[in-house]
This record gives sequence, structure tokens and C-alpha cells, in this order.
Amino acid sequence: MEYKYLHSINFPEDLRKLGVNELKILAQEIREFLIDTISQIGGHLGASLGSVELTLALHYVFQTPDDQLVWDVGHQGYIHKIITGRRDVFHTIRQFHGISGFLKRSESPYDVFGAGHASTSISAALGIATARDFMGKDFKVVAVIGDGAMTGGMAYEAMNNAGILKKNLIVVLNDNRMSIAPNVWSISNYFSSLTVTGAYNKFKTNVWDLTGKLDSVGDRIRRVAGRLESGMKAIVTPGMLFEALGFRYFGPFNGHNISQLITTFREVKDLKGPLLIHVTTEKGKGYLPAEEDTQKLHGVVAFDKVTGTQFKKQGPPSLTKVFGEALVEIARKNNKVVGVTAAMPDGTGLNILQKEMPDKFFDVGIAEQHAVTFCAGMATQGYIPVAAIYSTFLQRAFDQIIHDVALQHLHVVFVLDRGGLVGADGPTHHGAFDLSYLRLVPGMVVMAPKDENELRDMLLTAINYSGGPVAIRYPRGNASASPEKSIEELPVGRGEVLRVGNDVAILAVGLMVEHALKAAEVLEREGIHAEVVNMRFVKPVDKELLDEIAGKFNHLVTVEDNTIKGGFGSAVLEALQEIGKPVRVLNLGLPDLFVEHGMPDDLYELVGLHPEGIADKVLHFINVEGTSSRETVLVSR
Ligand SMILES: Cc1ncc(C[n+]2csc(CCOP(=O)(O)OP(=O)(O)O)c2C)c(N)n1
Repeated sequence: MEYKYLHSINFPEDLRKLGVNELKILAQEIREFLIDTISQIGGHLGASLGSVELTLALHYVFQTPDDQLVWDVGHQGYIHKIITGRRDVFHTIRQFHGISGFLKRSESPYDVFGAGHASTSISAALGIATARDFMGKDFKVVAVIGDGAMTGGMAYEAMNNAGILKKNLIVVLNDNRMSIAPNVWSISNYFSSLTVTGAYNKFKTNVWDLTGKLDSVGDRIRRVAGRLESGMKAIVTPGMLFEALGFRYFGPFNGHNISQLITTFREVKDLKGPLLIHVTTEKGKGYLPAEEDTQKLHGVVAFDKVTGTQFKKQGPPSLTKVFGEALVEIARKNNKVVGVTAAMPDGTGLNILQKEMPDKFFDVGIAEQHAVTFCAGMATQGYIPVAAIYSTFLQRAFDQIIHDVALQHLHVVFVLDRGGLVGADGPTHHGAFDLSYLRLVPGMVVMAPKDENELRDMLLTAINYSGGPVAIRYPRGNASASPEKSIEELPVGRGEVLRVGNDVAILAVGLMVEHALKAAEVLEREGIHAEVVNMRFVKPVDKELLDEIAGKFNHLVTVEDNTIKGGFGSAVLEALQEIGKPVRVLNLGLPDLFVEHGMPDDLYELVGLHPEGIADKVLHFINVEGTSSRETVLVSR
């Protein structure tokens, strides 16, 4: 496509040569470019469409990269990428070996702070501002945070601290009244109340501007003005929450009026102390399908540009949906069951409960820590909370799992979608650590289903288990279309032999059971008869079965889509050590590093956990004596 300005904008310095009217045309061109590219490859769309003018105005006024822009989450950073040297490679975003869908320090000096998880920007920006002052430098630090991310407690911890440190720091609140789902929490009602009180802010800005120019007497006048302001607050109270935390509040401003944004940023950029600039935007702005259905077009696969219809593959339902439906089925029979999500009703499948049994559904905001302790509280009263939180986001609530749930033996069911490698979102979102961080918690039961029927059975097992906390983790993906059966409880801590063999035993959990079965077929063609065991439970691990296997085989292989450190393989090693039968063990799992982004199949091949990769390693293991590395451990008494 022919663009008038976009082709000549490689870096923010090119942008700064344009006038405001040219910037408006550029904004239009960037939207077209964004829609064009993302309609072909998918990605996060709505948030970036909504922050085009904001991004341009920030890079226009602030001297990036010397001035430092910290984006929260990073999914709204696409425009930032396009104008900071990555337009030519933008079509590779989220693709294997392409640029990241989030901000990444190793990708560009303009990506000041990496993100993917929400609510980190103010903390990071405050740290940068503090370091800047140590170094005697004077660059500006700006954090950009959405109203959704503002439901996360960390944002307030950071503001509370900023108010004491009094660093020169600008926080831009990009308020589109949407998280992924509608932002329904008290804080967003508060933001909305601010949008009707513009006059006060104008008065206030003038007072601060005037007194700021009066140097020595300015301080005294400011104090008087401050008292005056306090008086005013009794009448109108915009920004009071921020002011109480030590921030000066400005706004709200129309986030699509680029000239107003530029004027505002110019006016505030040299003011002292922590400032909060409240900007209102429309998610999906400028693309009708995304404006009309902000939720569906938050993150998209490839889609038809004209209609906005996404090219989703038809096929069996996602495991997410299987879980959501099974939960409703169980909750209809057990009135103690409630579902809790941290701002991800659709992503976790809890939207089905929300629709069917709204009084049993809770969306607590992007607040995983609170979600877990909220569940713990309900569990003390005999309710059975099902906390449906992506594997990667539950990392946030590690202490709450230990201190609030497990230590008190509370029966909370953790359902972790997106276990293993998630694909295009990459290392910030891979569920690579859950089997390790859950397994080490005393009293925790940890299971991983091999397919959708087992997922349903495990959910019932977890809900009926009253011995304490239980976790179920499963990958992003679809059901395998096996015929549906009625939900049944499973014996806790028991695995099952799926394929009998006599040369080597492959023990797997979750998605890796399917890979192990396929690997066994590859091995069969090589004349190796592999036994395949679906262990189901990472904790308690099935020692009886392990004892039998250790008696039957000389070589035993574990496979998991979790880090090799401390996960399922480690559980097997520990159990074998107790059992004390000599057997050679090979642990296969994710390497001890952060795996990049790409399609899951490419990534599993990259780390050697695809069926052929597993078969190769098994062959090598049983054929080569004395194999070295962490992968092989000799267990003997
Ligand atoms: C800790 C954490 N939990 C959940 C998410 C999933 N998530 C990604 S973006 C988003 C909504 C963010 O809303 P907001 O900050 O208002 O940005 P918007 O998309 O509306 O621009 C959520 C819940 C996340 N990234 N991090």
C-alpha cells in the first residue's frame, strides 16, 4: 500500500519533523498498516488501535529513547514498535524467530522494560527514576498503564511508594473502560466519575503553572494554593485517590485528540514530582468491527479485513470450553462450588459459569494474589472455590497458595489453563513452571489430564477431594474428539499403563502422554517395544506403579512440558530413590532457559519434545551406555 508519511517514519526523530495535521494523517496510515498486517497473521489488535494518537504524542513530545517510556503489559505496544525501527519486520510479530508481541529489552533500546504480565509499569518506572537521580541525570520517565492493569494491586503499591519518594515521574492512565472483558470494578467506576469534572483540573493546572514560574516565592504560594485546592476538593474531588497517594492528577483528556495530547504533555513534562495524566481512549478505535466487539478483537487470529470475522479452525472444542462446561455440570449438583477468575472470564472458560450461574461467578480484576486469598476465605466457610487462572499468571500468587491456602489445609481447586508452551505469546506466557512450583507445596495434589475426558474426571475428583488444595493443569489446545463419557472420579495418586512394552518405559503427564504414545510408534518401527504410562498425578506420584516399573525395566524415561528442574521427572527420581531399585532414568522436559515464541509445534520441535525428538532421545538413551548430563541419573541403593 502507498503511504504518504508512514514510509518515511523509521524512528521517533522522523516523527518530530511533522506538523500536527501531518501526524493526524500518519495516525490514519498507521491504523491501516496495523489492520493490514494483523488481519494476515493475528495478534493483539484492539489495544493498539486505541492508543495510536497516545503513542505518537508521547514519542513526539518526549525525547525517546533518552526519555524512557515504560509500557504496561506491552500488548498495546505495536504502534510503538512500528515507529521505533521495526516497521520492516512488523509482519514477523509473534511468529517463530520474529519480533515479540510484547516489549523486549533485547529487541530495541526503545523497549525500556519488558512486560507481558500486567500492572508492573509504575514500579519499574519508579525504579528507573530513582536510579536516574542517583546518576545525576535528568531524563524523563513515563509509565503508560491501562485501566485494566490499574485493577492490579502492584500499581497501588508503586504509587504509594512514589508518593513518598517524590521522584519526577509521569504516569499516563490509558482509560478505555475495558480490560479484556468490560472493566467492571469499583476503580473503573471511580475513573468514570473523573471524566465529568474537567473544569476543576483546568483551574488546578493554572494554579500550579503560575506558582511554578514564581521560583522562590513559588513554594509559599504553592502551599497556600495547596490549601485552596484542599478546600476545592471538599466540593469536587477528581483525582482524590491519586492525590492521596502523592500524585498530581491532570485530566481527563481525549486520547484521540493528538493536538490536545501534545499540548498537555508539553505542559506537564517539566513539572516536579509524580504526575498522573488521565487519558480516555476507545479500544479498537478507527476499525468498526473492533469498536463494536472490543472483547473478541482484543487478541485475534487472522481475519477478514472487511467484516472482522476471524478465520478460526472448526473442530473439537477447546479444553478451556470443556472445563467451563464441566464446571457448570458439577456446580449444578454441588451448590458449594463457585468459580473465580482474575479478569479472564473468556480465556479461562468461566464465562460459561458466568452466563449459566452468575451468582456463583466472580471476576476479581487483574488480581491473582487477591483471587487466591479470596478463595481461601470462602473455603474456610465450606465453599469449594475453583480458581481458574492461567499457569503463568498464577505465578504471581505463589505465597498466597502456600501461606493462605496450603498452610491452613484449605480446599481450593486451582485450574491452570495454558500449562506448557503456549505459542505466539512466548516466554512471558509459557506455563513452564507450574508442576515445579505446585509440587513443592506441602499437601498439594497436582494432576495433568491427557485429554478432555480426563480433564472432566479430574475436575470432579478435585472438587470431591477434601484433603486440601488441588491443582489441575492442562495445555492451550483442543479436545482430541474422543467420545464423551459421563464424569467419573479418579483414584487420587494412581496412574495407568496405556501401552505395554518390554524394552523401555516412558512415563508421561498431560499433553506429553500423546507425544509419548506417538514416540512409541516411532520406536516400534526401530524394533523397540516401549511401554507408555499416563501417570496422571505429579503429586502424589504413583509409587506402587513405579515400584512395578522399576522391577520390570532397566530404562525409564519421564516426559513433561514443564521445566526439567523440579517437575514431574524430579518427582519420579525422588520416589525411585525411596523405592531403591536400580534403574537408569532419563528426564525429558523443557530446558532450563526461557523458550521463545512461535507455533507450539515449532517450539516443541525446538526443545525436542515432539514425538520424533522423544523417540530419538529414547533410542540414544537405551543404546548408549553411560550417557552423561542431567538427563541421566543412576538410581541405586
Ligand atoms: C498478571 C496478568 N493477568 C492477566 C493478564 C491477561 N491480560 C492481558 S491484557 C489484559 C487486560 C488489560 O487491560 P488494560 O490494562 O485496560 O489494557 P487494554 O487492553 O484495555 O488496553 C489482561 C487481563 C496479564 N497480562 N497479566
